[in-house]
Amino acid sequence: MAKDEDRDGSVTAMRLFVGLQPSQAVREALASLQERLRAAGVEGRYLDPANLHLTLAFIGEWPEDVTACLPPVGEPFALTLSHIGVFQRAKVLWAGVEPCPALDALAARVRQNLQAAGIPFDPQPFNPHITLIRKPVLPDAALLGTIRPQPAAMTVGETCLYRSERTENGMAYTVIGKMTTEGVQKCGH
Ligand code: 3AM
Repeated sequence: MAKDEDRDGSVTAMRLFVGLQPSQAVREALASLQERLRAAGVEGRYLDPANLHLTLAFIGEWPEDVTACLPPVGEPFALTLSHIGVFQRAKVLWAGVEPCPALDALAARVRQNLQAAGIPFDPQPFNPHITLIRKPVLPDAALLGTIRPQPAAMTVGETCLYRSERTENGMAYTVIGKMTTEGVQKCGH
């Protein structure tokens, strides 16, 4: 497995999570949803559309690329954007998807594989969402019932390992590896 090595050869931890990458159509629907929220007066830290993702399992600090531990998706399945909501405790406004047993099963397989490989992850139950705004301030809570995403859909065919990094422009989430139907695909570190 590839390790993240400093110039002196010592291994440093990466901040990792497993997730799904939105298709271009879904990313555009989410970006336009963000614009509608902005126009409706919702304040907060809007995620750059390039950073939008659906988390399947949060690993945190770990020294190795764990792409090889990820399960392949198997039969590809569709995800469709359906609604928005807020997690009060985590202070995020997110877009949700239509109920999808194949997605729940994939998240469970990811977590089983990580557990079997001895890789720790946040054990909170899977609650599928795509975060759009951190620390949102809504002019009116009723907005949540009136603004909906376009019902854009995407086909899920691969699981992604993301690296999360703090940059001068905020957090950046980069796919460093994918488990595809053909096996592991390395992406730019
Ligand atoms: O999927 P979202 O974007 O809502 O909040 C972080 C983000 O969630 C979450 O992992 C995703 C990618 O960073 N996250 C960050 N630190 C976390 C932690 N210590 C965490 N989730 C659980 N425990």
